[in-house]
Amino acid sequence: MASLGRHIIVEYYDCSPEILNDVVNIEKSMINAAEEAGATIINSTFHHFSPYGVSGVVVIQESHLAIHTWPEYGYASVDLFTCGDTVNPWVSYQLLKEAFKAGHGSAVELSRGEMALLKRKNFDVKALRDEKSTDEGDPIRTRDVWFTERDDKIALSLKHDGKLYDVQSDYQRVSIFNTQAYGNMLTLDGMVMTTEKDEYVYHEMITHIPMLTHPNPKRALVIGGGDGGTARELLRHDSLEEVVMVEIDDKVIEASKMHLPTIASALEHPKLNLIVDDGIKYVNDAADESFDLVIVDSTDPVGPAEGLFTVDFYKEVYRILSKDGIMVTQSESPRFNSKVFKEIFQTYRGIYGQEQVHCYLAYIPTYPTGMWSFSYSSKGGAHPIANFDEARSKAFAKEHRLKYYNEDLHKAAFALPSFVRDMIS
Ligand code: SPD
Repeated sequence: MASLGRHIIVEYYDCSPEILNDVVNIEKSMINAAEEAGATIINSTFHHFSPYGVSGVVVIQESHLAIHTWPEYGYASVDLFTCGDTVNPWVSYQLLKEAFKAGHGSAVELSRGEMALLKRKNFDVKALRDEKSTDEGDPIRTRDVWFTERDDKIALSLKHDGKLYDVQSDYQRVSIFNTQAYGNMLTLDGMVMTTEKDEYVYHEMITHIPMLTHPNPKRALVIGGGDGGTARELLRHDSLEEVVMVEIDDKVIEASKMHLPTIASALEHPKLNLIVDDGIKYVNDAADESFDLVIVDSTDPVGPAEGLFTVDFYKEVYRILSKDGIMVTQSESPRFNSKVFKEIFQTYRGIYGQEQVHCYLAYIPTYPTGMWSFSYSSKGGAHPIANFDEARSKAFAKEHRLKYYNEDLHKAAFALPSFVRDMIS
């Protein structure tokens, strides 16, 4: 490199005024432009001015992208500054031009910090860094890079040491981050799916509640769940003769096998029939009354999982459940995804009947708001508490040294805060 950095000063004219006044979308576009150019995001901050105009900056490991917009003139000024040769700022330039629907764009590239004019100064790097350990002996890390899951009002951030896997599959962006607090973490299209340190809450609760309520479950179907956690928990139950799991995205399975070995530990189990295909198609083609339990371990209702949140799909699930059959689904956060949460329970009650559908909760620190819900719907009327054998549940939790589920929690999980109860009654 003949210089320390490349600075591209950009003008976009004749842009869409609406787009240039939409702070949430501008931030998304800037982050996307940085990622697609090969940059590692450290953090971002954006501000909407009243009545119009947006300013913001995305700090990347290789420097920064900054913007200010004048929607009233359809004009945006952008700085793309990159160091090193791993990021191509012209990729960002082109993507932003498209994102802002610019009629015309112009740019000049400046070299910053000409090497011919620089003289390296030696100093003691160690003296500038804190090399000590914490009281627990953990090294103090100076790296300050964050993963953030956000909607337009709430964000959840986790500090990480980098990405271990990052692939655009046919369906979604599949990534594994090495987080400092929760171990390796799977995200799909920027949404947290599971982490090594708190996965047990979700996976124990989505499986053992129905398994310890159903009188004699022999065949279980999991839709989604490619990380393997749900299958791992189901296969603790010897009564099951077969678990069929249908995951649409083989990259989720690949990433989990490579980087979430404790979660994916049962993916080679002899009783597991793992099918890489569309779960909706599988359910449509399955025979009537062929499963005792169906678990929908889906992502959130955007992208490939959207079809899993429709009436038609759930009618088909009902059809393939045996007479005593139970369906359990992850049903989003009452606080974060209120609209979807309400719709889910309305839909299921329309199919199974008002009294056959129950909601239960669990506390998952890495999901938005921490409060997560599951739905329990029974075809034959099995009640999740009346039909539950407390002694069996206690023995099971003890034998398998479960970390979240136990006989008390089985009952307590169905006790809903009043605001949640009101949302679905
Ligand atoms: N917003 C998080 C929803 C995640 C649901 N599925 C998680 C998959 C874990 N097996």
